[in-house]
Amino acid sequence: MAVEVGIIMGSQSDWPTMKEAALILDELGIPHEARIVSAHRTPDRLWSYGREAAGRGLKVIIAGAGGAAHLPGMMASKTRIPVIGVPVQTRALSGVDSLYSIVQMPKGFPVATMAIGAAGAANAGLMAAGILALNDPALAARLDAWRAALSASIPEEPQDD
Ligand code: RP5
Repeated sequence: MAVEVGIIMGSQSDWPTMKEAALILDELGIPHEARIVSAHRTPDRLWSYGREAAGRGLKVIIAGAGGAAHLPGMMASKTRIPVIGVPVQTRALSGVDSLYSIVQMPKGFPVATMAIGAAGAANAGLMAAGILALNDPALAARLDAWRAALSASIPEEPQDD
């Protein structure tokens, strides 16, 4: 099946976080790829990925980066494909630096910014699924079932340890 979602990240060190997005896409049967594409260290790779994304048939890009996290915004500048940004948690500033770098885009080039860290990456996978489900009834049914299962797993009463 053709790859529908591109997961890109600034560094190998982002993978433990970004893997959460990949796991969700796996669970929902959405074809995806993962690539290291750094705004600062591999700018030419960023440019060619963004230039080729639409032609390759990608429908959503999930971009995660930490610190001076310019990757999601630069990718949004390079392609009209929706970009979902994941601020990776950092040691120095706990990911607030990443969040601010990703969320404050100028008018015209939006990035749908998720929460900092693993929850944000997982939600990026779910957000991508929701977008794709708009035109894919079978995926919509799988996503509905996934959400119902999560709700059903939450107990009504708290338990002692
Ligand atoms: C960013 O710098 C990456 O997205 C990563 O979160 C951060 C640190 O990268 P490494 O020094 O661990 O490669 O570009």
